[in-house]
Amino acid sequence: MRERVKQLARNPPGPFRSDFWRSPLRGPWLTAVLGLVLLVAIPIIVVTGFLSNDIYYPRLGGNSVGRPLGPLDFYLFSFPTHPSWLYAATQGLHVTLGLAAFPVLIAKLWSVIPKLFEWPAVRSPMHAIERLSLALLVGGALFEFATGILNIQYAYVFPFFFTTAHLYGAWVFTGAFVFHVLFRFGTMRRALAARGGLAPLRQGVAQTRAEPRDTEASDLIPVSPTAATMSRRALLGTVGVGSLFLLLQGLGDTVGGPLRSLSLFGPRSLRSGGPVGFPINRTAEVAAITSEKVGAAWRLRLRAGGQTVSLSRAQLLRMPQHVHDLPIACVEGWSTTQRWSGVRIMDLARLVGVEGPFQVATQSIASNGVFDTATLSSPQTSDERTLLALRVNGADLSLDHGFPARVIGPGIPGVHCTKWARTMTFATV
Ligand SMILES: Nc1nc2c(c(=O)[nH]1)N[C@H]1C(S)=C(S)[C@@H](COP(=O)(O)O)O[C@H]1N2
Ligand SMILES: [Mo]
Repeated sequence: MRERVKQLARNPPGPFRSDFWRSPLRGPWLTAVLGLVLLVAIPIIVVTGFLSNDIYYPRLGGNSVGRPLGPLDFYLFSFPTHPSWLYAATQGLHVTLGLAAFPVLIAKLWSVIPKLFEWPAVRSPMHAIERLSLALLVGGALFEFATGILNIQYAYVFPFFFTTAHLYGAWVFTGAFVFHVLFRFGTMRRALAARGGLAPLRQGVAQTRAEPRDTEASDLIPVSPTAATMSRRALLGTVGVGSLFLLLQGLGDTVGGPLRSLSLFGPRSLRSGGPVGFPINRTAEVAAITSEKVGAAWRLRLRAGGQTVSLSRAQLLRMPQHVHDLPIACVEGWSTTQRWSGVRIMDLARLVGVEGPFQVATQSIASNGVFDTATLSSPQTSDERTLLALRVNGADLSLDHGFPARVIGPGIPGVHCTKWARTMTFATV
């Protein structure tokens, strides 16, 4: 038995053998180039991701839809409502750049795969710490990318609440990422310098050889390389084309308009645009909104303290109407700017005696979804452009877009723009 263990230690199985990985492309230079690209992209994805949590105001009212709030569910500051497209831009950047970085991440993992099979698995306490941090880094990255991509495809195959899991995963990943950059930045810089920066890009497949084992991190270089079947520039070019494609199709979803047709991976209903020509998230049919629920008997109920006021749609239409071009910006990265008209939410607050800063929770007629209630913060409600919209682009709201009335406002996440409003509960702050 002991003999067998000793033999295994000397001669480990398959991928754990140092001569198992043979691509001559692998080496510190390739890993450093891919690392440099990620070093630019990932901080942007991380910062815009944490901003997304900030603007969501998870601690307000029912915004966290019953999920347990932890100390990491912070918000640091009130997200500005100027410019109105700020959230559309930060969230579009988060999702689009995240998607575009995915091929680079896969290529980087490919380039370091022999390290995942290091033998012996743990050599010293320091080595154990390094390997644990790499496990958190790789595991965290794969978890964040996987949950993010599944979320924008509405594929809720995981048994946990997306925003909680994605936020907590982000903390783990970010910690491991910072550690990794501090640990490896010098190695990356020297690996690039040792080969003259981007000079290896000039080599065709015939000149492509394994890197000489004269640098640190030479454990990435195969000990018995095969002949190259593609050049490093072909490999990086392929990854780059994949990333560029994802970047363009994501831009289509964020910028919208004629660019929307680029959005090849967006969920179908978003691409076709629906009856009034702009994306619909959850349709009236899915939300079980029937025409009798929104017919002549519909009333908007306003509540504050002990006071309640009921208004018909005709009464709402007789109040001063205001028109603003405002985006719906979904957490999934798509957005669309339309011309909304309706009554100011602050005017509604006055009707129930609310003066000064206030929050408002809007409850929809539908009650079968987690997005049927949302609370707006006082910076959001004190912006004059925050409306209870009755019309869009000069026509009555369509049933799918929230008829008889819906919330819309500048820099407010789409998920808080409650459609099919029924009750608005005001609270001064
Ligand atoms: N009542 C209700 N309001 C809702 C939703 C919902 O499911 N139910 N979806 C929200 C989400 S996630 C978004 S992005 C926007 C989309 O608005 P639209 O369908 O008019 O484009 O509506 C929001 N308002
Ligand atoms: Mo959304």
